Amino acid sequence: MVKVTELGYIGLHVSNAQGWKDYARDCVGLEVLDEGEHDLFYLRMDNWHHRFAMHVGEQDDIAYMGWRVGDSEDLTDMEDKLQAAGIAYRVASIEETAERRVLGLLKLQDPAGVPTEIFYGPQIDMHMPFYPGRRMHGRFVTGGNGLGHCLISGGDVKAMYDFYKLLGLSGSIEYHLGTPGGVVKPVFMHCNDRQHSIAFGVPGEKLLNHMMLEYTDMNDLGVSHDAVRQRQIPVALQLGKHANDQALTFYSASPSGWLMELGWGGCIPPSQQQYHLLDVFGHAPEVSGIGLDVQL
Ligand code: MBD
Ligand code: FE
Repeated sequence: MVKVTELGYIGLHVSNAQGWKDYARDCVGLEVLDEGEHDLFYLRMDNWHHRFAMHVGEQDDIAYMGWRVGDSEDLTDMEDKLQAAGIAYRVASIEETAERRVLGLLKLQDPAGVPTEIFYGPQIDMHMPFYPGRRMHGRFVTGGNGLGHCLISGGDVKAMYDFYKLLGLSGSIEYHLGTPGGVVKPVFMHCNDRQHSIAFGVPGEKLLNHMMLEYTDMNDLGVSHDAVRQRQIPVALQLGKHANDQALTFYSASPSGWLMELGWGGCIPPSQQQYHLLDVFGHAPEVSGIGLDVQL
């Protein structure tokens, strides 16, 4: 049975284009690629044409998530699987496929309402190696592990699990967490050696609660942390180490309001599921009301 292999690209609605370009370069280390399209620019983290398509407008939330499969036969198999499960989708037009810079593309929606794309064949620009937005000790963790992970708010948790299971991800509830509104039980799912590519089950106003990007070198996490602190960007959760993916991370406000989790040191998924009540250390709450008021 065909499975998605990675979270390949993401589209974001952003209202503050210049704020995002500065933040992406200076705080995160991403490469900004502006090809002169009036309402669209890109962020790169490796040799892909882009990992992030930044759609400039009024809103600030996720626009779509792109999940990769191996080749055109896998994409056809995915169509068969969606049809058998009664999930509505459409095959993207030639123009839409070209716009995403992929060879083949299906469009559907997840149960939370996130526009979901399944594609094969991304454009990889080997003539244009990744050029970080600021000096870097290492690189971003990508390769076969995708760009990072997203925590999506909304959608019935069982329906979300069933949908992403159908796409080929695996996982379970990995925490029972205390919040001001009661205990939440977020689900974490993986499709490659990244411990999770998507999580859900935490309430929120935007579809996107946070996105996590991972460095290969801990020094780059430290440089990012300094940059965020120097700019006095609000930090929701201070540096700490997650119990499930073992990553050292912190959460601060992106220019869109949703949180950016920057990290280092994530591990592979467990061979058998387990759950946690608290993290290993840290992740102390600092600024509340900006997206993640959980006791980690
Ligand atoms: C994560 O990446 C995360 O965002 C939370 C809330 C818990 C464990 C791992
Ligand atoms: Fe996370």
